Amino acid sequence: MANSLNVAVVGATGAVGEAMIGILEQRSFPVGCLFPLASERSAGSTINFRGKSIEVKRLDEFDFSSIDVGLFSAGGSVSAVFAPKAASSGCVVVDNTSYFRNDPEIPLVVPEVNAHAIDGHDGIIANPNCSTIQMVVALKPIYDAVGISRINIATYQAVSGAGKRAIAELGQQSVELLNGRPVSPIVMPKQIAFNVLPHIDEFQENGYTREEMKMIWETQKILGDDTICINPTCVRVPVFYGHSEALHIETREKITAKAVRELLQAAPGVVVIDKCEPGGYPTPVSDGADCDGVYVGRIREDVSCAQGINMWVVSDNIRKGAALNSVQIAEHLFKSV
Ligand code: NAP
Ligand code: 3JN
Repeated sequence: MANSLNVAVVGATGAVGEAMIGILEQRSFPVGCLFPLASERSAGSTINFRGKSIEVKRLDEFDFSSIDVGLFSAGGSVSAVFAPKAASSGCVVVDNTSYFRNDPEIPLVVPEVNAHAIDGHDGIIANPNCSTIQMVVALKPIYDAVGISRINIATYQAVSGAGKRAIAELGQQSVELLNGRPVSPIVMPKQIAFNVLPHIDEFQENGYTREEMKMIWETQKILGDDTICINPTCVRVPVFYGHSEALHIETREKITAKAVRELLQAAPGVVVIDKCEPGGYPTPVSDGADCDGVYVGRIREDVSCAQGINMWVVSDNIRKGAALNSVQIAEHLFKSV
């Protein structure tokens, strides 16, 4: 990889941006200078990187012309304005928002699945939604071996997917309720502590939510296959970090659970934890929070469908689902420089 790259992190004070900075350090990404950027609200605050304190600057006053790579996670409306500006200054943008994901000219990348798509970039590369990423990492080896015709998914998504204020809301509501005091939701649409909400992002005309439609659009684009039928229900659960997914797939050719287990044991980025005994499966607390893999368990043949396979998939939504995936894209971009 290159000796030294100047890196800007846009949204550096957020849940994803903070994780990006930590991961750049943990993976010894060859950062020359790091520029943490945010809005005027956090400008002047500091973040720590490699034992040094670095001041957060305002994005809207920043000049990207000396920046090699920009990791963006400050929301779609921010990326809409500033990602093209940064790219036109010569900075390669890895964008974590949904703003560019469906643009046919912009690669949408999960390195374990379609790293080859990075080569076609023209200054901006999109990072998929967290729920899509962990699903396609787990399904790609099966897709390559026997094909997949249909995917039914129920997600169990951690509050960290909705940002720092949502993390705080789950903590505060839990304390209030355990002390016998009432709560009123502010960030989440209903009480999230001790509850589950079948609603993430905006409702669409077809009755699905936008989070559910993202899983359909993005999976078809990443696999390059718009014949796959995908039917998600996305659910918010009172977990801080780590999304879980119950996947029910129909393959084009019959495959056994044993063969799926063997494929996944050899797959990049996947860790199989699959024993039919108490605790012999991944959970967000044990295998989601602060872990880098996509953890798969409960692999079994579907008793209701001849070519059906069921599995349970867990991953840290902020790391592999967002920040880590972006840094991996940046590593691919500069590996031969
Ligand atoms: P968060 O914790 O609420 O943090 C938001 C960050 O964006 C903060 O650093 C904030 O800076 C910054 N920001 C907001 N408005 C800005 C503006 N006008 N100019 C510059 N910076 C601005 O949210 P998060 O969880 O980190 O998520 C941020 C974004 O990342 C989301 O909106 C989403 O697009 C994307 N995301 C993607 C995934 C995924 O599935 N891949 C998952 C989660 C999030 P201040 O401190 O100055 O307010
Ligand atoms: O809710 C989750 O678990 C994931 C949320 C991701 C998210 C949150 C706000 C805006 C996104 C995203 O990455 O799809 C966006 C967005 O950019 O649309």
